[in-house]
Amino acid sequence: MNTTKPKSNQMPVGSVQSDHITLNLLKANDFVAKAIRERLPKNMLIVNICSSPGSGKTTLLQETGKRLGKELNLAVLVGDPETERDAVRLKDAGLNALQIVTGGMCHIEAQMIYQALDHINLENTDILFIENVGNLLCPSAFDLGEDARVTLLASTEGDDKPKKYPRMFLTSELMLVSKADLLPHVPFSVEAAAKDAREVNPDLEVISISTLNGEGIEDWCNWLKEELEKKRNKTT
Ligand SMILES: Nc1nc2c(ncn2[C@@H]2O[C@H](COP(=O)(O)OP(=O)(O)O)[C@@H](O)[C@H]2O)c(=O)[nH]1
Ligand SMILES: [Mg+2]
Repeated sequence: MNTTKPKSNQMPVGSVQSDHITLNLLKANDFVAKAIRERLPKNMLIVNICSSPGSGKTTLLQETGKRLGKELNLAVLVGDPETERDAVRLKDAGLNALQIVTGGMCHIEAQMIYQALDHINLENTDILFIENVGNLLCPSAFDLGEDARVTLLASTEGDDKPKKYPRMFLTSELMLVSKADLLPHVPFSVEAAAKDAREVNPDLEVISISTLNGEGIEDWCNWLKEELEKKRNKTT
């Protein structure tokens, strides 16, 4: 977990840093992200879940609710350009969820999270998930006050994506190769995707998962519990 530098200031390995004019525009967002960290209880883990549309973010959170819902209080702020469909799915799965409708915007900004906090009861929440808008580009630049960022890459998306969308993988702590049940049917190499992603971010952890056959879901749940424990040990 890299807490030393704002995520908006990190550049992919091999990228050209010509100037910082564009990146500096994100300073206001970083300021609100800091306010979110100060506002939320120190014993709550905040996880920002990113991916392309349809990689399985909501399905994974539904499954996570089923697996961990009895031992941990889980909440989700879920962003989509339109509709409340994901929040309905998550609530039906027993999760405390609130939809952020971005009105067509392609990412969640820290100020949206800050405002949404007035409308969700997070008392006794152990883990707050933020399901970002489906997009491997702009969500990477916006710190949402999270402790950890997790990016899903579905086996159907192609194993070449980490090098094409490097900032998303650079700024993530964990890459989940989702829809692993489809690996026998698609030309996708987990090793190649992991190798490319780790060339961008050597610290990136990788887990293959499937919500259909359960592969890797226990490892994912254990990863969450370890991150929660790490945060609580750090802050007590
Ligand atoms: N084969 C397979 N399909 C999945 C898996 N997880 C989700 N899906 C399907 O992928 C589609 C998109 O899932 P969703 O959770 O809505 O993705 P999101 O847009 O990232 O939130 C749905 O039709 C899911 O049923 C999986 O592990 N394996
Ligand atoms: Mg979704």
